[in-house]
Parts: sequence; C-alpha cells; structure tokens
Amino acid sequence: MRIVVLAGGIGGARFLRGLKRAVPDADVTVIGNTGDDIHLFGLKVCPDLDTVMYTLGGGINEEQGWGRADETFHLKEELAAYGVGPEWFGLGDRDFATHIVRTQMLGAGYPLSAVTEALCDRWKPGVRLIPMTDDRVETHVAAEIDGERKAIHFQEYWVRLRASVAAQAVVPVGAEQAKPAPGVLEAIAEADVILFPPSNPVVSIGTILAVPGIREAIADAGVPVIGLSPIVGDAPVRGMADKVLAAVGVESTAAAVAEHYGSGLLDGWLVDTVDADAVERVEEDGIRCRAVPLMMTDLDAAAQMAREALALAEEVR
Ligand code: GDP
Ligand code: FO1
Ligand code: CA
Repeated sequence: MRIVVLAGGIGGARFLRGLKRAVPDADVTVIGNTGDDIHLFGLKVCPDLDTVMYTLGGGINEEQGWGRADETFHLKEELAAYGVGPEWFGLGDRDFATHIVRTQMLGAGYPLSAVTEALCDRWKPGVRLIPMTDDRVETHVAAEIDGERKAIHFQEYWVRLRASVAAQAVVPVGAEQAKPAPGVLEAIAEADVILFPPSNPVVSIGTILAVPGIREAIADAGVPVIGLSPIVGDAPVRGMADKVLAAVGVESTAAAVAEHYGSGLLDGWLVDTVDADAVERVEEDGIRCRAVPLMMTDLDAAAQMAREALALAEEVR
C-alpha cells in the first residue's frame, strides 16, 4: 500500500512511528513542512524535517520531542560568550552537525530534497521524506509586540515569545512562488491513501497546502484523504495551534478544523472520544467522522490511531 502523509514536527513524527508499526510493509512518503525553517549562525535549520528524521531514525530527544537525544550545548555557550545569538533557540552540538552538513550541501548546489535524502541515508527513517518544496518558504506571524504591529519569524513567535501574544496573521512567505519538490506531486498521484496526521493545521499542514499544486493534486488524487484531529477537548494537545487557528478565524475545536480543511479536501476525520459530540456536525459537512482515542501516549496508541485512519479510508473508498 502506498501512503502519503503531510507532516509537521512532533505530531506528525509520532503518528508516523505508529503508522510504521501498524503497517510495516507500507510504502510511506512523507511530505514535510519547511515553513518552520530558519537561518541561524549562517546555517539552514529545518526543524520539522529533522524532527521526522530523528524520531523515525531513533535519534530524537523523546521527552522534548525535538532535537537530539543525549545532547550537549557547548557550541551554543561559546557563541553566547562572543555575544552571538539568538540565545533563545536551543541548538545542540549533535544537532549542529546536521545543519552544517545540510548547509554545506546546499552551498555546493544540491537542492534541499537531495540533501534531505542524503541525511536520511544515515538515519534510515523507513519512509521517503521529501520537503514540500526546494524553494525558500518561511512562515511569519504578525502580532502586536510592545504596542507595535510587527511580522516576526514563526520560530521567534513560538520559541522566544511562547505564543504569549495574539497572532493577527500567519503568512507562509515565499509559498506562492514555490514549486513542489521533485517527487511530491508524483507521490500524491500514485497514493492509495493520503493522511493528515495530528499536525498543526495552520503552520504545518496549512503551509504544505499553500505550495501551489499540492492542494489541487490531493483533491484530484481520487483516493481517500483522512485526517486526525490535533485538537482534543477544544485545545491543542501541545503547542500553539489555538493561537494560529484564531489568526485564520477558526475556533479550536476538532469539528472546526475539519470544516477548515473542508469536504473538498477531506473524506474522513477522526476526533478523540472526548469530542464524540463533534461527529454529527462534521458528518453534516459531508466528511465521514469517527470518535476514537487520539492521544499518542505510547507507540501502541499511535499505531492504533493509524489503523483507525486506514479503516476509515476503506469505509469511504
Ligand atoms: P510541531 O511541528 O512540532 O508543532 O508538530 P506538528 O505540527 O506535527 O504537530 C503539532 C500538533 O500535534 C499540535 O497541534 C498538537 O495538538 C498535536 N499533538 C501532539 N501530540 C498529540 C497527541 O498525542 N494526540 C493528538 N491528537 N494530537 C497531538
Ligand atoms: N522548540 C522550542 O520550543 N525551543 C527550542 O529551543 C527549539 C529548538 C529547536 C532546535 C532544532 C529543532 O529542530 C527544533 C527546535 N525546536 C525548539 C522545535 C521547533 O520550534 C519546531 O519548529 C516545532 O516544530 C514547533 O512547530
Ligand atoms: Ca513545526
């Protein structure tokens, strides 16, 4: 079975680990969000691609959900001693090596998709991981900061400000001009099923869908498109989805997120059992909906979610 998954960082990566456990023989292509990418210290950092790569490759810091296990921060401390920041972004020594290799290869002329493939040669995530685009896209957030409306990088909004101010707009800068990376549209066209894991609907999946051609290819693929809600009990399980959903005028409920994707894109939607009330409303929108446990407390729970998503795909097929 050929499965295409649109993924952000932690929510996407943990679901993918469950999917691999549930269907070990499946041919899985992951289209990764690169809107979180940021240039720091002259290096290109791709947080969501790395989170997927490290999580599936066994190198992730499990408690944190991002960055490397067994990490140290000597390099960051030395840079800070020179007064070189930003000090608010936690780049570890082991992680730095990934960004150095990536930046070196990009400088030599390789596109990000080829660089990602090379990095995955080491980590062997067991999926084909493709960035949504080889072009530069950076998510920026408009917010009122110190009495002034400013647009800042998404990482600054989330990591430095901890989303403590309301987001007024979220803009994937560069997305309109971006082209899907090689292999993205082909994988979608050849998929047997397309899954939206419980990733952020705005700054992860929304950003991928903002690359011209990707949304259309999914809608035209003619195969079941099934999503899992990242909102449980009217709040994100973690992160700032409530803040960025508000910026695009969507309430933080499992039903509202399904409506936001819409029946033109989604065929099926899974909500958590605590949101069973949402099922009727989602089905009224023409999206088949089931309430099942959606908390990825461990690998078995994530695998069961993947099985439920694939079962729903068979129901709507
Ligand atoms: P990020 O890039 O690291 O923020 O990760 P993603 O975009 O892939 O996923 C973030 C979303 O995952 C957040 O909105 C969370 O609410 C959601 N999430 C995290 N853990 C769980 C979980 O166990 N269950 C569900 N349903 N959602 C989760
Ligand atoms: N998230 C944080 O909350 N604080 C950090 O200092 C931080 C550093 C970091 C370094 C490398 C990396 O790959 C991810 C990192 N993240 C950090 C996660 C990052 O904010 C991601 O963009 C998440 O996916 C949020 O959507
Ligand atoms: Ca992310």
